[in-house]
Amino acid sequence: MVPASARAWVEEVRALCQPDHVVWCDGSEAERERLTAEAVRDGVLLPLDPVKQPGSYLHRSDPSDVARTEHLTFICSNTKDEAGPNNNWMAPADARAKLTPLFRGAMRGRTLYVVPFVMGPVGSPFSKVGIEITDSVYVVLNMRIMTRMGNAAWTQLADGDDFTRCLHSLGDLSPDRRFICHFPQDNTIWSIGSGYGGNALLGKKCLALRIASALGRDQGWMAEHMLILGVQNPRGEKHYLCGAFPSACGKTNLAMLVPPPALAGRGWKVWTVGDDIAWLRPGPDGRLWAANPEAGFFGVAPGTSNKTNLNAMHTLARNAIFTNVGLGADGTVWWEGHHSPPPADMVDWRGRPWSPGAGEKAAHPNSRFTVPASQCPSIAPEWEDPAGVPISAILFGARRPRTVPLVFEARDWQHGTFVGATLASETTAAATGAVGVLRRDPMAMLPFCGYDMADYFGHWLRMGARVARPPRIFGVNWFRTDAAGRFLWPGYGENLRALEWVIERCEGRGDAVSTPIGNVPASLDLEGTGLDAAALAALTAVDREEWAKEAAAQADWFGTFGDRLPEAVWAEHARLSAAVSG
Ligand code: GTP
Ligand code: SPV
Ligand code: MN
Repeated sequence: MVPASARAWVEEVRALCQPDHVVWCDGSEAERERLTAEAVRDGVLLPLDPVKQPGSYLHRSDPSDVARTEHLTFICSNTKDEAGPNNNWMAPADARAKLTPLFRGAMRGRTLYVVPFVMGPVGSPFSKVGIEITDSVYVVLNMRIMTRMGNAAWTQLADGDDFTRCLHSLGDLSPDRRFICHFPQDNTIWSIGSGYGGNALLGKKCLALRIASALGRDQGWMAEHMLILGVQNPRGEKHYLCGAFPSACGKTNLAMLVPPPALAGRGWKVWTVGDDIAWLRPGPDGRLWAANPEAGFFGVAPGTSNKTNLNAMHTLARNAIFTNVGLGADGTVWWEGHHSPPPADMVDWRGRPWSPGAGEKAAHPNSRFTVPASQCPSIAPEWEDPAGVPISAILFGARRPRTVPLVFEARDWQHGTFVGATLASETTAAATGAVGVLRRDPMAMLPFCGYDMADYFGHWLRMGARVARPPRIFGVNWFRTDAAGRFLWPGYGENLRALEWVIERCEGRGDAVSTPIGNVPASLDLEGTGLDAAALAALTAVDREEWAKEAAAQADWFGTFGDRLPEAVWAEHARLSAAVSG
């Protein structure tokens, strides 16, 4: 069953890393039980209360290892030009020379786990095989939730060698010896020194975005940092939407949206297909089709509550792995924004005694839950359809306290590509570094695009030209604030009101007002929100002066790409600049 190519690679890594044991994982339930028991014995997982949180565990990562580390993440393409100004680059030979000594003997006294996995629905033309070698049992148990792990991979691989070689070791967890290196030419990832999510679960950001984006460029498809959801209108018709929002900017929440009573009463329903990554391919019908390569959710815990995201709360009620949240003496977990009183006698994410007035956070701001997607009450019955789902609209959204309206519509695919290329957001705790600083994050892919982003914009433009009926493109912003810094928009379930307009526009209906940046809604259904027309005007206002500054900032940033930036992007920029000046 295991092809010679995989055996040979595992043997090569075994010789380098010198583990005490080698375990070939099959993804079975018996294996999960055995590895979980070992993880509990070794203190890697703490069991939660078996009645209140059945099948669930808490993991505490090293306090220096709680988020993606973008400055330690490298694209090792043959030339620096291919990686572009958006990536850190190391020459492949230099990266191998630097990391090989770190991997040498790194697994002594440890077990080497071989984790075969499929990204994408089994039997789908979208799907890709990866094999992760890791010495972290936490990684194995998370990969089991996040991917189709086990025999499905060997079946798809047959006797071929078309798989991503994903090598991971915790190393000594020192940030000084932490590297996440991608070798797109060799379909290979080497990660050492971190046990945290996106740095260590190599099927996710490393394979399904950085490696896959480069594959998609060469093969005519797209790998995007996008949620996928289905919105069912009162006539029972489903429209599928993708949304690219930067890390911790609301993808999981939008994907699991619970319609507010006024809209639910009229028959609106929302279905979840994916919450973080979408692979998109042109379909035979001239539309773009999307599949979720993942099998689980690795979601942000803080802010998740029965009020904000009831579907997520039901999903994580059992069989969940929590990372870096607070723990009560009763064996239940808690985080900021949980909307229930904290359990008694709590310890914080580092295991230190914690009480509500302590002034420190109980949960790390980037604490997470890992859960199977199949447990989500709103999961779309077709979420694993090998064909994917046809996409009506793409949303670009981010945290913008000013300037960007609640929702606006791009004129066409080229303009929409420009809207995506100019996406910017206040930074969050999902990556190490300052929080709340505005940075450009085109298509929410700045940390995840495996090649020069100017070429990536070119790929977007070419893909739009290849499909006869490309999705319509919209900008959204749930995070606009008033002068006192309060959100103008209630967000969460109420975001469906903006989606209602998006869908009307896709159906050729819905009243719009033209502005220099695109169409904004002439009106929105606000029944039950307590918001009036004046509030909507504030939410959808397009201020020329602010946009003139925005256009200037965009030009500065585009300048970093030199003459690789597609002419069409500059043309859209010129059009915006002219529209907002004078
Ligand atoms: P990654 O998993 O990092 O890619 O993040 P994500 O885009 O899936 O973000 P997620 O949905 O987990 O949201 C991150 C944070 O934003 C959480 O604390 C949410 O509670 C909060 N959030 C999500 N949607 C909204 C919204 O509509 N309004 C407001 N104010 N906050 C929101
Ligand atoms: C993100 O940071 O966008 C995430 C979490 O979805 S991680 O898997 O760590 O990248
Ligand atoms: Mn993400």
